[in-house]
Amino acid sequence: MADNSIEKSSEIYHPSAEVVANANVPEYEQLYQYSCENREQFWAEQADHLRWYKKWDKVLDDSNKPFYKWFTGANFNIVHNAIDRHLEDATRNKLAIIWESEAGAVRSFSYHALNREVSKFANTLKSMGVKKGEVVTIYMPQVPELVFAMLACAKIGAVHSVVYGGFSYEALAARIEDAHSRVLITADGGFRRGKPIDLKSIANEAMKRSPTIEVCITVRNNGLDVEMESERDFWYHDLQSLPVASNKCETEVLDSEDPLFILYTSGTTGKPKGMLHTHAGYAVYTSTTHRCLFDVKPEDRWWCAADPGWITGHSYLVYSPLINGATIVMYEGAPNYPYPNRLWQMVEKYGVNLFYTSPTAIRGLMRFGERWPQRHDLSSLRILGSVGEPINPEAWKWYYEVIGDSKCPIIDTWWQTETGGVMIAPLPITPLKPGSCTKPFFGNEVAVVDDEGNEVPAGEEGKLVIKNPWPGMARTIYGDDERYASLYWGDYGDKEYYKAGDSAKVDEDGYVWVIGRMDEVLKVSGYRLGTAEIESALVSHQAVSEAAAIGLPHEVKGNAIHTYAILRDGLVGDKALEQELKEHVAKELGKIAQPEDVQFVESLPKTRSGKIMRRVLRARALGQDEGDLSTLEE
Ligand code: 6R9
Repeated sequence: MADNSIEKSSEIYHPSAEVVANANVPEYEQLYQYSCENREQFWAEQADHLRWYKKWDKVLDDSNKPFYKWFTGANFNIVHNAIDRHLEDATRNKLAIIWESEAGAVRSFSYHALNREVSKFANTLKSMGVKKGEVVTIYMPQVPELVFAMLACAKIGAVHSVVYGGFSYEALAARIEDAHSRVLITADGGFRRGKPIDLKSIANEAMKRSPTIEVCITVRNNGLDVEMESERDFWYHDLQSLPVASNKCETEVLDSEDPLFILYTSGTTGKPKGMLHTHAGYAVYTSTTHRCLFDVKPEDRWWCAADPGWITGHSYLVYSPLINGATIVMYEGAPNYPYPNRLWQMVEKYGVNLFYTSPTAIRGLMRFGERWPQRHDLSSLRILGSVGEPINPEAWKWYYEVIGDSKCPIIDTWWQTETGGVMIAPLPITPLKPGSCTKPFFGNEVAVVDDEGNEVPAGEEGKLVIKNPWPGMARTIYGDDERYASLYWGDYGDKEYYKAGDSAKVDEDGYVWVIGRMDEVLKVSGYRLGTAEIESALVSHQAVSEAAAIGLPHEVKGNAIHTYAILRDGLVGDKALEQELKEHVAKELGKIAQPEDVQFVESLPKTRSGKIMRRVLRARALGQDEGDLSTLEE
């Protein structure tokens, strides 16, 4: 949100000679210009890094704007690139995944083993009647089987919809309903801070509300006793031992534009949007950005410490590193468990070279001081990445100096669920300004505009837009083309700009400074939540008649949720009710959406058309000027 303090820093950090010598892309300006002037040619060249069953007729089909298509006429499957082609060379015996549980258990899988696991899972899904194009919902902790399940869906042309394991049954049920899923894949549960987390009972609650579900496959992970319903529920390990789950499964030859996944994200209304991504363009875009921005080399160990349930996990934990044949490090657990050195201990233990996390995680660990990372040899690190929200210069510098020993570039990547992959970020060779995500990635022309779509002068705040299509872009909102077109496109007449929903500035050097969301979307600990979802959760409690949610700056979380509630007639708010409401929201939406507080109020500031003016609530809470109140009711 707009209150995030990004002070313009005059400091510039230049890459070392070693970083420059190692760079996968040695030069930016010329290639950038070339990529924008010859966009289709540029993307065709990048697409040549991948394996196609049949090449495209057309790189970009823009005949039905804003429903752009990429690499039309081609046959492709992302799994053919993420696994199959690696089986033909030495990558076959290289580790694809090293997974560590919170308790310290380690499981690792070579590309050969990954292929076996994914093939078995794919055959299991087939035996359950899963068909090409069908949406399979996945609700799991961060275990290797989650990755297998995603890849298994993709392998047979089914569409996965991963619902973050921290979401509640209501949120899960709403997503199952929107996707009309027939099959749900879940696990008995996971672990967090040494305590088992029960997922299956949440899945059971969700399934009570989800008449479309016919089959639920449960992976055994934490050993909790769970309730299984006969004819509907199957243990994965039982199915896996059946002859149908053979370890040979042909990868389905798909069309480039066949759907790969839906990922639900928060927007301005209470109904989450299922952003739809497709096989080929997404594969080309994510693998190109991953290779260029992080200087990934075949021998590298890559750790994206995000949950696969979010877009960062989809694009940079699962798909792009596998396409690029890297070794992925995965961790299921809290970053400071049992001690705040957990991540750094793992960096040392596995010799991680490239590390990608969020500002909120950095700020959270920074609180514990330098002595925790300093206990470890972090010299394997070459590049550090940041994603999810603006990184404040203080956290940037700590990350740079303490974790990266002042030698690793910080790749601050701006992007969204909708964009599929990173849109604005430095290359390792780019001079850095702490707090700026620097320059657009190849092929992207970004601008900061006013309400008419005219570019604002350097240094002034405006709306961030992208002026061109790119291969990784979402194709639509699942089942709602109209909403997609009106929400993201078509505000500026002839100018076909993609509206990001963020406000930003561009400085005199062309560096982009993202300020935050302009709409009613909050980034809380890097998680994207809608104020409308939080409000409707509050209102679903019988005591509440109206509610408002706002974000206020928080030292670690970036933003924290604060709420206001008007109670039903005759009710009086007290501490106990406040606690009950906070827990109610957590139950409805998930722990991450639990508000810091609930203030009981008599009225809420509204426009004459009845919209809650959250801007006014925010200004009051911060003791700031309330700004233009001309549209305020009464
Ligand atoms: C990848 C992801 C998207 C929103 C986006 C913006 C914020 C993400 C950022 C950033 C400043 C960065 N955001 N990265 N803001 N600097 N490097 O986070 O996707 O969950 O869809 O959120 O996150 O506000 O609009 P998603």
